[in-house]
Amino acid sequence: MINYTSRYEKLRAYMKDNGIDAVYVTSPENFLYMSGYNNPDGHMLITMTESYSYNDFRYIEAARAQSFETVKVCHTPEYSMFDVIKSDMIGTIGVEDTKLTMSGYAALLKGIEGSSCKTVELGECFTELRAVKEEYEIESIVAAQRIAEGAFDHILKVINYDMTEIEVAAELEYYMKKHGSEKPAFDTIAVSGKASSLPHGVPRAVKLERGFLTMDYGAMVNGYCSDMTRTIVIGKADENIKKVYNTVLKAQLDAEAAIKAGADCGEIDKVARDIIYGAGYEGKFGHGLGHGVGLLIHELPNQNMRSFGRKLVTGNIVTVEPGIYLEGLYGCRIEDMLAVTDDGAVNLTNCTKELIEI
Ligand SMILES: [Mn+2]
Repeated sequence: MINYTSRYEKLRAYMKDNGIDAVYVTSPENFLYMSGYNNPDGHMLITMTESYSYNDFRYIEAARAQSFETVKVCHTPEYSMFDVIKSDMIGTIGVEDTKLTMSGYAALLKGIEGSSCKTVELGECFTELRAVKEEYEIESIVAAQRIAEGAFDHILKVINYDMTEIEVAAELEYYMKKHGSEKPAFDTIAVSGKASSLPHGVPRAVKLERGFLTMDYGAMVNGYCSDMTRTIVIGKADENIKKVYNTVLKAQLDAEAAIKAGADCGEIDKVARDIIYGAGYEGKFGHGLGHGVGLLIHELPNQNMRSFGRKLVTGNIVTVEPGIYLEGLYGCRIEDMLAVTDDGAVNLTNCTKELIEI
């Protein structure tokens, strides 16, 4: 069950602490988080006592059927949040400054014109709320991950030298959808040969090249993403390839062992980074070690060179995904997803990390 009571309590505690009378929700992920249903074009107004969602005709039926019972579902344009703002004499309204567009903000200012209502930035308010997962959220993410693991088993059965990178991506995505994934959690990455040195390369209509094949992809269940990366070898692995793979794997295993509530996000990144740099690949691991996962594929908390001082807490779900990228040669990344607990972490990724040669 979704614990929406807890979500509202936490949001209103933040509002109280920051002198915010109402929150204006515009992003699809926070709309879903606070309403219980999807409406990418909807918005919400949440006051200290009431919660309103505003929906046009396309979404109104779903809204009435699926929304949390305490949310008042309003049909636009018949009902407008500006009426509430004016009648309730809302003094301060919090906006999603990292999400609201310039034109959306202009429309908001126009709507509150003539009232004494002022806007204030919400900053990381919602992203911090969402960083700590409830049981239901963890279950949804695990369900998505199980589907993704099935897709990995599937691709190992059907992969062959005549396949293109796009076909590999298509096989992964088709399998996931056939097994209950709502949609890919993000654009599937399947890059081989020299293209595997591109951490976020785009699959090409070319046959798989010898060397590494990196597959980074995820499924979605109840709106929640999963995220995993496995790198296999097309053909035989030479000594250099084995060294790269085993260095990434050691960095990953040691970093995973460091994950627990209270651990410093920057220090966890450093565990993996020191191993990779120490093995002779200084500067070849140019991205952060990991990120949170939830309704969005990239959420808080991050674990990178800028996150010293930030501590993990129980309920965070984070990825651990070190990589080595050698421009002109190849690249390799291995990624698991872990749920942080009081005394360690549960690795949510049940998928072999042995070096696989095809
Ligand atoms: Mn990731």
